[in-house]
Amino acid sequence: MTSEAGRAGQATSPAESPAKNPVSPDRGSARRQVDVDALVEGVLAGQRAAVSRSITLVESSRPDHRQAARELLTRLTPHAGGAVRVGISGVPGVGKSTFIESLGMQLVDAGHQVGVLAVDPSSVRTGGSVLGDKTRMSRLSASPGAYIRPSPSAGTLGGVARATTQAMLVLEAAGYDIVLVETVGVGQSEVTVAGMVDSFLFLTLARTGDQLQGIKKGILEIVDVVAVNKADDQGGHTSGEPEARVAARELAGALRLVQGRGEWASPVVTCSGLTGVGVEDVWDRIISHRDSLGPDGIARKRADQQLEFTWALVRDELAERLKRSPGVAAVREEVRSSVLAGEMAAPEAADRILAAYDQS
Ligand SMILES: Nc1nc2c(ncn2[C@@H]2O[C@H](COP(=O)(O)OP(=O)(O)O)[C@@H](O)[C@H]2O)c(=O)[nH]1
Ligand SMILES: [Mg+2]
Repeated sequence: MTSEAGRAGQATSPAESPAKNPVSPDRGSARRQVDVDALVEGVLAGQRAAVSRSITLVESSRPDHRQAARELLTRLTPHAGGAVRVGISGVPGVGKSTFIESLGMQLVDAGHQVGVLAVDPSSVRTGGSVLGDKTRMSRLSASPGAYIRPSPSAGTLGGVARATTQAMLVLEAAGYDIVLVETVGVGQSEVTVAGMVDSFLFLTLARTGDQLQGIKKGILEIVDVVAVNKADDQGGHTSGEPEARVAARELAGALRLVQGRGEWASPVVTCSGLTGVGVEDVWDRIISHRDSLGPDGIARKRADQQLEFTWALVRDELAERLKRSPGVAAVREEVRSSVLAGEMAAPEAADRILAAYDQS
């Protein structure tokens, strides 16, 4: 990467200085080049400000930012990949943020650098649970060994997922050796997060019998570790056994049915994010899952994820181009009224739109 030319052009604070001469495209691109240099240096030095600015950059959808983000990621990628990547899911209120606060502090105390990212499609609409998360993770937020980034508050799930994957690379390049990705159990978000991590933890509450039906079957297929959370809430089962324990056993049975006999039998344990009891055990299970994959298995899993991600990016970009296409814009109204008036069938309408796209 030739960064020297760009660096020579600007002596001070390249990241912040505004364009001196906006009409010159050369100066413009030189400025971006320097910007990326400063970010790369800062991230590799583990500077939080550079990490934050880099993540903001990869979250941006502006075309010039996208270009700079691509360059940034190309240069950070050789330094990335070193983290234990874990997804953590469960319905709102199950205690994910509280759990992450507890687990994160234990890991930081053990000398780890912990990054926390969130994928929350509901925050795309509502501005979301960010506030709640920050207060639930107050100790971790204040810890120098941790970096917490809420979900980007704009965009589609695909866009949020892309930003999160790239934020993960930034964190890894900055030296974070554990990255936790929190996601709510809404729609496709769990599957999306499972596609970017090495191990997937599902938090649930003590449910037994019929209540088990409330857990989506799809989630049981992708979980690597399950924890029945809030086990401090000792609601007694009729048998006298703690409810969480009973629920864990029933869930383990249900899991065996869904998952069959694979290499890894997803364990079901109990814990309390609030008191911290059992949290270390959950982490041990996650590490056991990693060990069962082995270095080669993890490398293969990540390679598969990259390929899947590649196609997701292509689909995203195609959808964007379709939206921006002048040819499509030109026929959109006409096709719309024909379809609404019942004069044109959907397949023909789709052909018209695609033909207009191909020609523009
Ligand atoms: N009793 C108990 N309450 C908990 C536990 N973990 C979280 N909570 C409470 O459950 C609520 C939701 O927690 P939060 O971490 O924000 O859940 P999230 O929406 O899954 O991130 C809060 O009122 C927490 O104090 C736990 O282990 N035990
Ligand atoms: Mg939360």
